[in-house]
Amino acid sequence: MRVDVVSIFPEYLAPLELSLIGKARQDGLLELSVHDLRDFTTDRHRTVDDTPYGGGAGMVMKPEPWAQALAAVAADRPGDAAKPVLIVPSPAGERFTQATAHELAGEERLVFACGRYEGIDERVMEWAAGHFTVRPMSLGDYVLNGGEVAVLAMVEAIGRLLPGVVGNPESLVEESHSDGLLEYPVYTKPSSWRDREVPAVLLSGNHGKIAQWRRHEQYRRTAERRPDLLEQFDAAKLPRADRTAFADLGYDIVDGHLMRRADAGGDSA
Ligand code: JA5
Repeated sequence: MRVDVVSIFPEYLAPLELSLIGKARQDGLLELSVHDLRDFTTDRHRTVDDTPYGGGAGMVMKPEPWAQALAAVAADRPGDAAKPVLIVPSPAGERFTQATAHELAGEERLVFACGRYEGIDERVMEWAAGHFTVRPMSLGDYVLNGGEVAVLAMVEAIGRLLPGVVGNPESLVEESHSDGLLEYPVYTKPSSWRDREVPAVLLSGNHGKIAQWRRHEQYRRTAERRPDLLEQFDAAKLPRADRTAFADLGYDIVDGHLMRRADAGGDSA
């Protein structure tokens, strides 16, 4: 996979050279280039922003440097290649999830456009649709000062899914969100630490019991911290012990869907 990032703060993307993603680059699984948007300006001051039409606070990124930068990046590809995906981090974007990461990990080329100030002139995204599949993307409902931090997160989430990047493929299937539930809690030695014991079942050697305990801990945590995730959960084929676990958490199963009981306690216990 080839990844291009355009930003007025290219040094902000330096962490991509480190650890997992840096290793993917060394192993030739990921080609990454970071471009300075100001290199595509033509004025003496290398201007990238201007005041917003219609008035209001802050500044808006000018269209011309963006079109120059994106055209240069898009042009640099074989004639028969598919349109690259242009990802534009924005709190007004579609939500980036683990499913999005898997989808984008299957692409040959990704381009990330990092906005600053109040964002990029909207006509850039309209024009870019002729050269790219444009995807405005949000990590969540909070505000950042620019797209760079969001790009770090997205490139790491996508990069670690490329075949050969994560050493043990089991750690990909077993982890948070792959089954729509939060992860179970984990423990290591010592078995007793500051008067706190590791749950006895984990020392029992009974692998069936351990698997069931972990699954029930996933249910408990998800009900407590992310009850919204349980609305999508397929409870149709759950074994009896799992149905009982959900009943204890205050959930009924109706047509294979979990339904919070009206009289259930507020603490999901
Ligand atoms: C701000 C100019 O998903 C959270 C996000 C906040 C934010 C993003 S993504 N991009 C920008 C931005 O500000 O480009």
